[in-house]
Amino acid sequence: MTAKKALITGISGQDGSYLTELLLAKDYEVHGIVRHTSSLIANTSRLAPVYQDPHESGRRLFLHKGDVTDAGLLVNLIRDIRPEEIYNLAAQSHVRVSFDLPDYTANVTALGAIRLLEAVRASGIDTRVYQASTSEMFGLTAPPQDERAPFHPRSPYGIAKLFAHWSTVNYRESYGMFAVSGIAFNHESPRRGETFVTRKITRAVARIKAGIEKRVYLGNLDAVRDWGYAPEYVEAMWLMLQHSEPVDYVVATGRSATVRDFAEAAFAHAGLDWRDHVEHDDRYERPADVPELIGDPSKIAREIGWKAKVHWDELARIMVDADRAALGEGA
Ligand code: NAP
Ligand code: G4F
Repeated sequence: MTAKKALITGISGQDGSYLTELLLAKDYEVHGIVRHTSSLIANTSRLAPVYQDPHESGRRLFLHKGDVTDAGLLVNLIRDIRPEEIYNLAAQSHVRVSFDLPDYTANVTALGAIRLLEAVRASGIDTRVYQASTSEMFGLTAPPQDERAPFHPRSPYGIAKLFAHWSTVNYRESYGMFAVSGIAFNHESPRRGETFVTRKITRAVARIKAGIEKRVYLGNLDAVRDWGYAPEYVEAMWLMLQHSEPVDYVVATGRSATVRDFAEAAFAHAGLDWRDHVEHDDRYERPADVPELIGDPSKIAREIGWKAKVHWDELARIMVDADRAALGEGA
């Protein structure tokens, strides 16, 4: 039997790296798009555990230089690889950054998705597409947010993702494509980018405990988020593409905490009091923030059996332990 092929945009990101591991463990041949950078390997560090040298025989992981701002590249790659599954994870994914780079964010995060959908159509192959949508699309809508909750995005990122979401729905309805949108709430891990708030906190805890730093500067501590564990969320993506019907789902834990709660738990896990080390800095406030995201994941649990196991407090401990271990500290 020939291996199933998957193409992942955003393979070098947090989710892309976990999804690659999941698909390789399921015997897929995995293809990923990586951006050109001026240094050779900088953006593939998260793939280190599964990286295979191009000279190895029988390898199943293939990295292709590319960018979702290049339509022709997408058509050519999809036509050459002929993947059965495509996961569109590429995005300028930082909400604060999207206020500074709205045009760029729209180009990558919104137009990138429609370029990919058009490339699938142009290549004429039968493939299933997963679009990485986000709870940021709910924005100001009060929780709990489920698949029927109205959208009210609060940032250029949220707006760009909403365009990508509706494009996915539209290509499904217009062309009968198996294209689905996973509306994922925040998910984190030791591989989370260092400027997202959870990782910023757990990395600071490790560095403060090790005596490298004394404090960390944060913005809005009152924001409520539904934080889950990224390796579990990539399983939801895969399950959605194995389903008999193309259906959009909210992917969330259903539990929540404030940024303050997360900081308190993370510092406490290292035997520290957060109040001694956290200070406020206006520069981390946003022109408009999303006050409260708490997902209702009952539909995905009922229909495809996915349920989060790790919740925010355990997640804080996992991330603190990993950041301390990276410094050669902790148990
Ligand atoms: P991430 O760590 O920021 O990864 C984003 C990926 O997109 C990286 O591989 C990045 O490449 C790539 N990328 C950026 N611009 C690109 C471009 N122009 N062309 C090709 N690739 C490009 O994000 P993540 O946390 O893994 O999230 C994965 C996806 O899910 C994103 O679309 C994100 O918006 C969405 N999402 C995430 C969450 C969450 O809580 N993590 C929740 C809901 C939705 P480089 O490595 O070169 O930068
Ligand atoms: O960690 P954050 O930057 O994540 P945010 O904005 O919720 O977005 C993440 O989750 C979305 C899903 O809901 C994804 F779609 C998106 O791609 C990304 O992965 O900020 C979380 C909260 C915000 O309310 C922010 O204002 O933490 C608050 N915060 C307080 N101090 C901070 C800081 N955020 C950051 N990044 N840095 C701070 O110093």
